[in-house]
This record gives sequence, structure tokens and C-alpha cells, in this order.
Amino acid sequence: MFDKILIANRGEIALRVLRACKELGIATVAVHSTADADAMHVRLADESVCIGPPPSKDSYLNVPALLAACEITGADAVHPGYGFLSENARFAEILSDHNLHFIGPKAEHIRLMGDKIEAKKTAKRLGIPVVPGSDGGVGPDDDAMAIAQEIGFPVLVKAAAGGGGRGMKVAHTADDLALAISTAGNEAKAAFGDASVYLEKYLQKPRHIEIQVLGDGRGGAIHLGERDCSLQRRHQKVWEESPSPVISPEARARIGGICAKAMQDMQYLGVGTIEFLYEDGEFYFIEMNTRIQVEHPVTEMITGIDLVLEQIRIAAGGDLPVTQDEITLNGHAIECRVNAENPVTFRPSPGKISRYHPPGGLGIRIDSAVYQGYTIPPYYDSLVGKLIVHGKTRGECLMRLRRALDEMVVDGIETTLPLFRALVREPSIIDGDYHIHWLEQYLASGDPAG
Ligand code: MV4
Repeated sequence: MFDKILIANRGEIALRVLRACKELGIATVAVHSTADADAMHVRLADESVCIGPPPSKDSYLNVPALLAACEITGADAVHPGYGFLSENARFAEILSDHNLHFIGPKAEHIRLMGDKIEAKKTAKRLGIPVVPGSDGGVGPDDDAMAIAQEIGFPVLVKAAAGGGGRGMKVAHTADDLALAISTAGNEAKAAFGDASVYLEKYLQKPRHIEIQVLGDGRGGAIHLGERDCSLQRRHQKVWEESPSPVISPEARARIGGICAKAMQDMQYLGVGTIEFLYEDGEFYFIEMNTRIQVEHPVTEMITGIDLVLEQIRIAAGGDLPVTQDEITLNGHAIECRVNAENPVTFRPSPGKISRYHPPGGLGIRIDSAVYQGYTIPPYYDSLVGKLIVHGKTRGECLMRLRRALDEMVVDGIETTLPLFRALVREPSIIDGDYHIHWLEQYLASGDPAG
């Protein structure tokens, strides 16, 4: 096992990792920018190192500063959390070159899944169902129109280096194709420095369903069911739940089994998330994430498995905590991402939290790094905290969530709490009847949080 872990992150996920380290008896090093000197993760860690000024590129993404912090403190492993350097294969390799452990997947798998074309080819080869589309990139010598006609319109043009919805353009008819390809390519070139694009059948009203996997790096791998992350705004998840209201035990066992088998075949190490679009009873692979995800707690709540703790154990050469047969999914969990934003305009609202009262009681979990008197800095994401609620059934979970949201107080800044208080009372949400465009349509339809 590791002796000392450096946490290359901030906010609630830095705290989440700290908690797992403490339970494992591992010493912790927090790193922080000058803007985060008063942050909770700095206070709770055994040691802390200032790694630079507020901009992420000069601090949380500053690899030489992170290596120096490891050197100074004698840390033997680095946990990257999510975002920042968590899916940077080069960072994983550099750590390895310095005899430091990266707590995450093998660099080759991070790199593979970072290229959306290669990821899709790999998924297909491993027996994972994919969206019908061009087999690989569409180059200038390819007959994009012939490929698109074969797929059938509407067609979606996606960037190989994409993700988060950037470099994506829909071609509704043949007339739109040339412009969609050039626009997506130009956007991708500007955003990622790589103009390669590929084509997919455009699914009109799918759900976003993702499968959580865990591998030991030696051919052992299991799945921990799905999360339904269909409620998003501008590619930012707002509400996640597990199990999905629309996935049957049979469908779960089938797609979960396919994912676990694929991870066994590639000897995947650590936690991973295989993302699908789900429409008319069929799953279509879109991407794989090779990091711990923001919404991992909903899976933890229904499986009882501590995903961050297992990440650390597995990175240190440990075995999987359970076999597939030993996993039972208990009840239902929902996570609300409470942001420091105006609930109608979504304009960021950083500033000082004058009053803070997190809800409590049976089935309530708060993953947050804020406290009363804390000032949310303007430089990073606007997450105030995640409210995660568990219940025996989805109905009980919603009942508790409604109560917890009414109890929660965050004053001094604007938050998205009013939006969640409206959502838990919406018939479509109560019925679990929503898709990836539902939230934006709902927000466009009036003044739901007013
Ligand atoms: C799609 C799609 C429809 N058809 N692919 C958006 C982000 C990127 N990671 C994948 N995305 C989509 N891919 C096909 N073939 C619709 C989306 C999409 C979306 C997906 C998940 C959650 C929210 C979304 C919002 C808009 C578009």
C-alpha cells in the first residue's frame, strides 16, 4: 500500500479522496493555488503545498510544481480526482518516470479512450454495441456523402478529440453535410488542435446511460450497474440517478456483462465509465471515461462499494473487492449538483457563504468542501456541493430528496437549489420520463425556478 498520497485536485473531490486515504491509514498531501489557501481540503490534509497562482494552468495543471510537491513531501502516489490532469496520459507516464504511482488506469488506456475514434473502434472490437456510423475518421479523400447516405439522415458530425459536446454538428439533410463537416472540423481544430471528425446516426431523443466498471489490470473486471445522467444543461450534468428508471434487470445484466467482459479482455485497471445513448431499448456506445466521475456517489449508495477507496487499493496492486455475483443493487439513489449559479440564467455566483445548513437524516449524504464563511473563488467550477439521497425505492428517494432540499440553506450567494425544488415536483421527473433534451426544453418553456 502507498504511504503518502498527494491529491492533485481541489474542492469536494479532494475531500472525498482525503476521506478514503484517512480510512486506509495513508498520509495525505493537499496542493492548492493561492486562491485556495483557506480551502477545506488544505485544512484537512496532513500537509499542504502551494503550487501556484489562481489560474488552473499555473497551479492544478502545473506538472513541474506537482512533481516538486511530491519530492518535497515524499509522496509516493498521486490521486488526480476528476477534471484537471485526471485523463492526461502523459501526466501518468511522467509520474511513472519519476517512480511515482498514478492512481488511475494504465496510460495506454487513458490515451486510447481520449481519442473518440479509437475508443469507438476498440469498443466495437470488444463486442460493445456502437452508434451506426463511419468506421473511423472521415478524411478529405473519403466520400462523406456516400457514408452519410448509407447511415441515413439526420447524421451527427463529431470531433475525434471531442467530448463535452464541442465540435459536434447535426446534418439534418444532405444539403447540411458539407457545412456540418467543415464547421465541426474547424471548431475541433481550434479547441483541440485536431480537426479529425467522424459521422454517426443522430439519435433524436435518447437517454444518457453510463455503466460503472472496475478492473484489476490483470483480466479481472466487474460492473456496478448504470447511472442515468440524462438531465443535463449545456453538457453539464445536473441530476444523476441509479438505477435508471427505464432499465430492466435483464437489460442491465446484458449491457453490464458486455462491459465487464470488454474490460476483462483489455485488462483495464481501476474505475471506468462506459457511456451509452439509450433509445428504443437499445444501447449505443459513445465514449469511455477513464476517471472517477462526479456522480460516482449514486453507485456507491446502492452498491455499498467505496469507489475511491477501491481505486487506491487497486492502484497499489490489490484485488477487486467483490465478484460480480456478490454485487447487489440496493434501493435507489439520486444526486443533485448544487451550483453557485443563478437558477434561471445560470450566471456564476461566486462569493461568501454567509449561512450554511446542510440537510441531514436517514439516507442523506452531502459531498461538499464549503463551510459557513467560506468564499467560493471565481476561478474554478461553480459546484457548491452534491446532495445525494438514498431510499429503498425511487419513490422513497424522491420523498427524502424533496424534504432535504427544503431543509438545505446556502445564503450569501445564488445557488441552483430553487431549480431542484421545482424539479422534484415535476410530473415527468417524478415519473422518470425524461431524455437528454428534456431539461433544456423545460428551462426554455418558462420560469420554473422563479
Ligand atoms: C450523440 C447524440 C445523438 N446522437 N450522438 C453530446 C456530448 C457527447 N459526449 C455525446 N453527445 C451526444 N452524442 C449521437 N449519435 C446526442 C448527444 C447529446 C447529448 C448526449 C448526452 C447527454 C446530453 C446530450 C445533449 C446534447 C447532445
